[in-house]
Amino acid sequence: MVVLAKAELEQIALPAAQPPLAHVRVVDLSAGPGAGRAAAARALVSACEEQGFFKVTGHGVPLELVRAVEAAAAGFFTLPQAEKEAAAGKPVGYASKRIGTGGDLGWIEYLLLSVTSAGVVPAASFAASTLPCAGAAAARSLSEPSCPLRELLEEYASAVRRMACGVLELMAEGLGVVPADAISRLVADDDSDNMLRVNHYPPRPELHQGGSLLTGFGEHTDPQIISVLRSNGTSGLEIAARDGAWASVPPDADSFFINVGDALQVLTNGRFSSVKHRVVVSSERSRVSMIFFGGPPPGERLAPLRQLMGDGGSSRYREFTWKEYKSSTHRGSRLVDDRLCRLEN
Ligand code: GA4
Repeated sequence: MVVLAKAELEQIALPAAQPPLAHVRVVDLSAGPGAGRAAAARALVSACEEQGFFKVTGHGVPLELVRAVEAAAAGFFTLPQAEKEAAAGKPVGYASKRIGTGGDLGWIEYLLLSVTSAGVVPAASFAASTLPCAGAAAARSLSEPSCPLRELLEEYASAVRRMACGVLELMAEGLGVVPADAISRLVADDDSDNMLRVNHYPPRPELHQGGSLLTGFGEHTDPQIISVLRSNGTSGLEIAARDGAWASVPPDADSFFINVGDALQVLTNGRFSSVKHRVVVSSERSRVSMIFFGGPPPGERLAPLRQLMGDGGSSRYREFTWKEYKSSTHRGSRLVDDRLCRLEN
């Protein structure tokens, strides 16, 4: 349940629905080696250059798994509020209406989990807290061995991480970067800072039925390298084109959407830009989305890849560690802030 006071609802009201995105770039990951794969790599690179956003088909993540995890997650959100709140922790876990630490509000409740080499668990800092498992006796902890929701989230995260690594290998190929795992290794490492976010946007409240739309998740770019998003076929996601015009993304429950994140903008020396996106709530239907964020290990030093700087080219960004960048996003940062500009040379 999301409870917002009238003044808070006014704060997150949005004026108008946006037109649908005219051309959603699509990359088919199923092409085998040869001309088909080379074409997919080219399509991927041009989608990243033009929009920082594309859809993948032929992704190999079993749809039965996707549907099962989504149903279990949706079940979690139907639990009594007190049980969901037992999963609140620092810095992640269950939360509603507040996003980050800078005061952003949204018509949303969510789970934010760390994906570790040991599986999907709540971040280490609250591994011991109780996260009720949908479909199980209510107070079973997510850290217990047989928690159906956790098991599904783990299976899902590892399938999506594999797919994300495949996307990053195809990207390296399209960019002419060697070795092939130059980018994907940052997400595949045991210490990679990967996260999984499950968002629930309840239907628009009655109070707003005749009025404006509501912000579910405000405008921002993702700090990581890559984000892999999937939703239950309910609209709401909007992306901003390079000229700043917003467009709504037609939902597709069988495919995944990929966002270029800030760290990838740096690695490509600005050849790709992280995509500004947001979620609006306008419908009578609940939206459930699951986003995998692929981030590098905390100590990883990030700077443009040499091969993408061209002869004598200069680096647009100063070198920094992922830990530094990530902590800068958590120090009272607002969603809308431009965090990369501080790292520009
Ligand atoms: C956006 C991408 C991920 O959801 C997230 C978000 C994080 C949070 O919810 O705590 C941030 C946001 C995200 C970017 C700026 C900061 C940090 C909220 C916020 C205001 C988990 C992430 O890594 O960055």
